[in-house]
Amino acid sequence: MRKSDVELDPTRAASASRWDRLNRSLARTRDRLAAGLGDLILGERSIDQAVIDEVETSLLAADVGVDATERVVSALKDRVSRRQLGDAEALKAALTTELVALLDPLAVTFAVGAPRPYVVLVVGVNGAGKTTLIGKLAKRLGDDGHSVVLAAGDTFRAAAVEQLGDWGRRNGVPVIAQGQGADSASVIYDAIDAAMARGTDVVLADTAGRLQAKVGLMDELAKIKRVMGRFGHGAPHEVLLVLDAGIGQNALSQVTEFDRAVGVTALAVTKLDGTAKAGVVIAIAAATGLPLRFVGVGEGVDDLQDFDAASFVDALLGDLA
Ligand SMILES: Nc1nc2c(ncn2[C@@H]2O[C@H](COP(=O)(O)OP(=O)(O)O)[C@@H](O)[C@H]2O)c(=O)[nH]1
Ligand SMILES: [Mg+2]
Repeated sequence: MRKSDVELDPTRAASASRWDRLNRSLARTRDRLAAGLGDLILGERSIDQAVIDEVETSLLAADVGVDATERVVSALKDRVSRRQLGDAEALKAALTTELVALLDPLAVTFAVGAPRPYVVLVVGVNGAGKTTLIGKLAKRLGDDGHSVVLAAGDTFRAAAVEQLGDWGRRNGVPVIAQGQGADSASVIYDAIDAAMARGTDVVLADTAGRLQAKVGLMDELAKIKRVMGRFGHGAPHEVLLVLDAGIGQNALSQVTEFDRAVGVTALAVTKLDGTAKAGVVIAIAAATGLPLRFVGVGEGVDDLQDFDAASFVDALLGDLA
């Protein structure tokens, strides 16, 4: 796009910069994929079983996981046997098609539903990016004209409460908090209560995230969910599990654990920018039917994106596709 176009059309400029960020974020994963497919790009080879084996190895190296890789590879093999993959160009196109088909069902955008306040319970292990996501989402919802209250439900560390407070202050969003060590369920209860009294649209509830293997955390989350239920308006309306892309295949076991404890309704995958394992998004797609509401591509307030399958695959395959 020419610079003058960008200046004339802020919407196009915003979407170009969103694409740039996604594209830059996926550079490390893309490099890892490309490393295995290097001579394919150079390209005069005919597409045979050996080439498909290389595709398989590359997908596994980028943390796409065994199940998803198998699905994609068997579809490619089908095409080879039907002689549909004459050259590298056709293979790239087929790979793109298969990956987009796998990922597209996940692209269901977050929307504030009818019940008010609409309550989003944000869960995930320590460091996954929950508090940061809440901060970014609060800003976005505010920009869209929604009133928001944040609940500082991670009462485990004083720093966690402060961190949420900072995001709130920066974006002019009220934060309901009690001291460190307070009962998390009661903090979140107070926040929903306050939101009801004020007619607030959305409550974003932060939680602690000690290791998911600890039974204590899962019990606490289940209690939070039960306590929310007392308002009788269907809360939580969304249980959003935040996953750090850098943990690779461990993300799948976290989905299972958290789902068992609190019934996960949607996912966010953060830190696509810091990892060569962003292929895990594809593994997640093959393993769960959950919507992927957001991807995190950096620490800044604008680095939270809706997930779009075609853009993701384009950025992932880069010159390959
Ligand atoms: N590079 C990058 N860093 C992120 C992203 N999301 C969160 N972080 C950083 O990861 C760290 C942990 O995030 P935090 O929100 O505190 O995690 P929490 O423990 O789940 O609440 C912080 O330093 C964040 O700035 C992301 O999408 N990209
Ligand atoms: Mg936190």
